[in-house]
Amino acid sequence: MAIPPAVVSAARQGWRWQWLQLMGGLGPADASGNYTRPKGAFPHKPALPPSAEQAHGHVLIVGRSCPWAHRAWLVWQLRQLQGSIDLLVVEPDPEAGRWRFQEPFLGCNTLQELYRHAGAPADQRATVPVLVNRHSGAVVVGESARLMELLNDWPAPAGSPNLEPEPLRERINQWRQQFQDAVNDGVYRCGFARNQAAYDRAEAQLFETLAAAEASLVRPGAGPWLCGEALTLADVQLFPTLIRLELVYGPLFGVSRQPLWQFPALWSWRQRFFALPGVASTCCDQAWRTDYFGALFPLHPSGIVPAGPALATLVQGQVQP
Ligand SMILES: N[C@@H](CCC(=O)N[C@@H](CS)C(=O)NCC(=O)O)C(=O)O
Repeated sequence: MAIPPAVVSAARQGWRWQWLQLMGGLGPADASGNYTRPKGAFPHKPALPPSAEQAHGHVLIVGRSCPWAHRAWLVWQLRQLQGSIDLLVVEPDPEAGRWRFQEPFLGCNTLQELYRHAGAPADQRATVPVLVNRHSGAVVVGESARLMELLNDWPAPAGSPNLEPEPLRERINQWRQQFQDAVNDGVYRCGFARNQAAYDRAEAQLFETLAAAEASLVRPGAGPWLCGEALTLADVQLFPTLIRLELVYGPLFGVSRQPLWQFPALWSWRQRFFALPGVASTCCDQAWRTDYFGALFPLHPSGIVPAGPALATLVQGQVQP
């Protein structure tokens, strides 16, 4: 039996109202419906530990699906900081909407407890990544952009790359800022937009920025990395978002206007980055899909995890020098 139009209309209005309430749980929006990322705790870049010994005894806490954590994890991996900083992976708890430790850590079962013990206000979201001092329990820094810079300065074994060399610093920071706003945050502003206009703004800015990165890589004499011959923090800033593009952001956040294969230079750049030592082990495609499709209820109420391309098909092939 057909549902009477008045019932459909009332159900739609009620459903939309509930959707807006639930979206508020994912994050706030401004008056125009643009998603605005809440400010995190422990946002400042601290000084380096005063001695190499004091650099030991730290723990980098990450979640596999989180792109912000992925950036810090990559710097840790590329600079081989395993000797002084342990990596600890937390698990999502979608029912409670928080991260939990696989085993109690410093007496805490959840990241939220650790944040409270470290002095964060009770209403503060507990986000990954965080760098923690194992001895004092203090959170050293909880903002991924500053954490990447700190880990790049951290005492590292001989031969570890400097991902922010002084002569390239300005260029690196320009790219990083642009990616952070338009791409890293941009995909979330697409997915969490509260109306069509907000989505359109974020989506246009995202693809303009990818086009700019593509153009810069194909300039004569450019590449193989975004700032030239050296791999830098600009590359690290972009990779975690682009490696999730077809697997998560395209289908879930609606950023599918141009699949990455339509940006051939960025496609090769992504293959090249994935082939760097240690990078593949940070790419957990099954966890990404399960966590995003399973946890973001207002965007995907069924919780069904759809099939997607195998990660290998996105990164395999001859790596262009
Ligand atoms: N500003 C933070 C954002 C990190 C962030 O949003 N992390 C998410 C996972 S992708 C999180 O831990 N969310 C938990 C929550 O909001 O309760 C950073 O860049 O470090």
